[in-house]
Amino acid sequence: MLRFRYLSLALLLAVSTGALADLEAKDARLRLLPGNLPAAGYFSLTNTGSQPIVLIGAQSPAYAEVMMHRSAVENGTASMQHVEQVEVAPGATVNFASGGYHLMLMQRQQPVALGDQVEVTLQFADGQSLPVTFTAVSPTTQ
Ligand SMILES: [Cu+2]
Repeated sequence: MLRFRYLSLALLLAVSTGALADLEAKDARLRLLPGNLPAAGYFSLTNTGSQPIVLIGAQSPAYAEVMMHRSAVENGTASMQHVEQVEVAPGATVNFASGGYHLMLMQRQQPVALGDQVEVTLQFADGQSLPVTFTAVSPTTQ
């Protein structure tokens, strides 16, 4: 019984510090658009562990809503679809980038200028979350 409680405590600590041993987010950038248009969040997510990880969403204090989208071109028409989850296989990297998966950050809650650092927390199906610092970049940046 005692051992079980220690294990729970260790898990709690791991979650609160955001240290996820099996995950690596890189090149996180937020492509700003003028006015109140949504910003696009791009990054790469690598699963260095041995189990699949499933990204189910994201949150940011700077935006009221963050959605996961996937851009696609069908019959010559570009569109975006809402994505419920993105699975990253063990050893794989999924790129969130122009023309594919991206975060769509809507309803800005505070001013965001080029070069600003914006905190976005990625949320996973197993209950873990990973805080990632995005750098605000211009709309012409890919
Ligand atoms: Cu979108």
